[in-house]
Amino acid sequence: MNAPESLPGQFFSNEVIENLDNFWMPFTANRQYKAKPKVLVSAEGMYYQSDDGRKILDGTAGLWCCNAGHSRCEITAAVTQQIAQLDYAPTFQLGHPLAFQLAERLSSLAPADLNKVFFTNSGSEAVDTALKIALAYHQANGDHNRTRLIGREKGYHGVGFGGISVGGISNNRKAFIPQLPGVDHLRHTLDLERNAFSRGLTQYGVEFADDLERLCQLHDPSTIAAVIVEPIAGSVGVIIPPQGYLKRLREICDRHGILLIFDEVITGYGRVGKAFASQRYDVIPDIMATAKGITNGAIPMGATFAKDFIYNTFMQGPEHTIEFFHGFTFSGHPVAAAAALATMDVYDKENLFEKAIELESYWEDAAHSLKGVGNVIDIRNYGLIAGIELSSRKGEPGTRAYDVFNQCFFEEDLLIRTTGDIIALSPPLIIQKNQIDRIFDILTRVIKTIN
Ligand code: PXG
Repeated sequence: MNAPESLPGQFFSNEVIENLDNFWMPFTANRQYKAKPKVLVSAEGMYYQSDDGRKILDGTAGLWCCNAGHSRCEITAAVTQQIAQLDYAPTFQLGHPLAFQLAERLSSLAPADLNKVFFTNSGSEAVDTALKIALAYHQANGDHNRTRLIGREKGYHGVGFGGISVGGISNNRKAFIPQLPGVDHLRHTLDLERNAFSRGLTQYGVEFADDLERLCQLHDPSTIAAVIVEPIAGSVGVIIPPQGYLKRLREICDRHGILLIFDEVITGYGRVGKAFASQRYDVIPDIMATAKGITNGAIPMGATFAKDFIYNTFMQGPEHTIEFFHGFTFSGHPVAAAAALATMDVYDKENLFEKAIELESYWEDAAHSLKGVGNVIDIRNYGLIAGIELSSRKGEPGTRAYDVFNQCFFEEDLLIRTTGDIIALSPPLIIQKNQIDRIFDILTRVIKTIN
């Protein structure tokens, strides 16, 4: 393996945190964190800098969002200029140029006729927007019985009530009752017995898609409005679809008049070697939720795409009536739109959407070099994503991977992400081969030492 390359020089100075008490941290064990905080103070390219001055290699693109690497000056410049020119403008019954320009730019990236773009501020809002578009579409179409939503076990669709209802992660659901009625879930597709250590798409499991037929029979397909899935499940610990699975879901939806929604919040904007995973898989949804990489993580934003026929169905009735009673104060925020347009320029100029395919086999070989190490029970990969599953300690699920995370952060200057006992990796798309080597070199060493 290569030695760590020289690290970038100029970072900004940091501020000391004097009081940790008042920030109620999201998806964090607050007391554990506050006893030994990990603090990031600046970032550039492939690296964060911690408050104790260490340069930390980013194996996760922040949280799957900084696809072009950190603190890109083109994005900073666009944001700075925009905030000085037009800090905020409503998009309810008003408009500003950048929101329209961005919608046009995004629709040209999206497959088929996913041409209509509804702006949100997060992935959760993009998902709830997608669900609402699906429900309202059927109502506008006079199909008043189509009110059911189908998600999938282990699915993550953000934290809104719509998203957790169709989501399938028990911890994200169980304290928040009631949720949306009329929701059911497909079986998940993780199958270690048949598919452990698969490279790329898994070989077995296309028949998991037939579970949708089971739900159609159970509920009557004419009551089902939409099915929502992540093309690749990220948050739950990287679940790669079986070959042919998404295509079969599409066929079953078509057979029964059900809308198919892809949640591309992590797979969108180049993570798997095309702008969107639907293009890599050649399976086109009717509605698509995106966020994260849309602004390279620099400014919060999400975007939900709908096919023309859906939008057109709403555009009936008197022209002075609002067609879709939905929207956010910050839908299409000018500063976020400026960030997104600059981000698309960077992706374009550097051909970043192709990078994940270029690097895929190198990344795959490096990830699978961990086979046989310590407690590794599965390795999964696709595009620039990898999931490394460790066996759990008896009665203490999640602690082994958490120890790996801590050791990587504090002793090896590497940022990884863990969920349960699964390590999820999703580096910025600008990663170099020697940095890939370094990630898996460190992980091999650390996993070997953690019992
Ligand atoms: N859908 C998917 C598929 C996601 O991965 C969301 C929706 C929600 O997006 P917002 O912007 O509302 O957070 C996500 C978010 C992780 C991790 O560790 C993943 C997410 C968020 C936080 C952590 O994998 N994904």
